[in-house]
Amino acid sequence: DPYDSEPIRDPSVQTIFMERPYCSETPNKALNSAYLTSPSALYVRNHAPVPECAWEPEDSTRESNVQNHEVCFERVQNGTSPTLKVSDLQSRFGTVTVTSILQCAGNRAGEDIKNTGDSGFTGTPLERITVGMLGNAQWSGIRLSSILPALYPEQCGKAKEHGGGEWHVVFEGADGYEGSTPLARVLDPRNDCILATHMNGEPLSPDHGYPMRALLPGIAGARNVKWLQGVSLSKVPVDAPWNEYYYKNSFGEQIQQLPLQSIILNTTTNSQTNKLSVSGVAYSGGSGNAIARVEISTDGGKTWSSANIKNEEIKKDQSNKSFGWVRWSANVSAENTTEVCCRATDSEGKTQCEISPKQRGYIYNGWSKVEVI
Ligand code: MTE
Ligand code: MO
Repeated sequence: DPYDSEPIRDPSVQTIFMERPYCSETPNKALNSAYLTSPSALYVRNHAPVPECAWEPEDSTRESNVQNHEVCFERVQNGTSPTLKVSDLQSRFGTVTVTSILQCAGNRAGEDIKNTGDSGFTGTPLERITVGMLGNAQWSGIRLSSILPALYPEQCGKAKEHGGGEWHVVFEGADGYEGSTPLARVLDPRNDCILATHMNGEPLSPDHGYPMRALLPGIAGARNVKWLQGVSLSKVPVDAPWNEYYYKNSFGEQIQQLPLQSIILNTTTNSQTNKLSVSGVAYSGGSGNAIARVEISTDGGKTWSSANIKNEEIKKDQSNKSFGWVRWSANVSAENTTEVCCRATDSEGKTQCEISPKQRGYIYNGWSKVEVI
């Protein structure tokens, strides 16, 4: 049974959609209760059994296994395909910590179906996805904008000259899963793309890609390949089902950048004050722009009022872009309120639409609407 060695999972901390392969979402309460999502609550999207390299890491050897993990870099400058240890990559290129959301392109699939009609998720266990295939964490690892120019100077030089058009970085997981992302995106140091070994200061858990994964801030979860064992450059996006059939938009392109997003995670009515407290998160997705404002409406979008954004959490890491979320809250009158919705606007003035265009069921980012009882 290929699923014999799956990690032990606690059904009380995640909402499970499928067991084999394992797929779950983070409950709203866990998303709303802290700036950083805990690894045990963070949603999991597996497409196959958890591979051997992530089986049962013993506490005492977890860190040293990470250091000893090897990744093959195919066809580097001199035509060889060196297998490099994580410890070698760390000492040569250093490590950084970046804050970023991680989101599955299928998040909000249920709302997409409700507002825009059937999609590929209809009739599958994944039509129950609400807003929780998402989380926010601090990820530590080695910058791809340092590794790749050292190993592939020619392609990286060309990518910089020509805006990067032609090359893609291919990531290969030990479970056979593959994904690719344009080299230009990965090479720009402001995009904070890393090969991550740690989440919130701890080695990655088996479900989240131990010992190493790609972590590409603002890019769809599908390209953040877990259990990383190979990296290569290609002139075409990698020919793998998750790249060539799934996780593509209506124009037949691989979904890369996530859209601007805001999500209501909790509403509580105070009967004494007749106020409704609303709270949630917002992030700009692939642009890495700051969130300029989040607004709430109780009349279906006719009038809006501003929510309070918790500034202490707008953390800027080593870059001038922000890929982490901001948390926000608002108090509105509960009188005659039956529904509340929110929308975010980023620093370039881009605002969410009421209903976003259908993208085969992916990256829905219409206003988040919640009925109030
Ligand atoms: N990487 C491998 N090797 N295998 C997978 O099945 N799933 C992808 C991505 N990387 C996947 C993978 C998808 S679709 C998503 S949304 C994210 O991992 C989920 O990451 P998480 O399970 O750590 O939350
Ligand atoms: Mo995903």
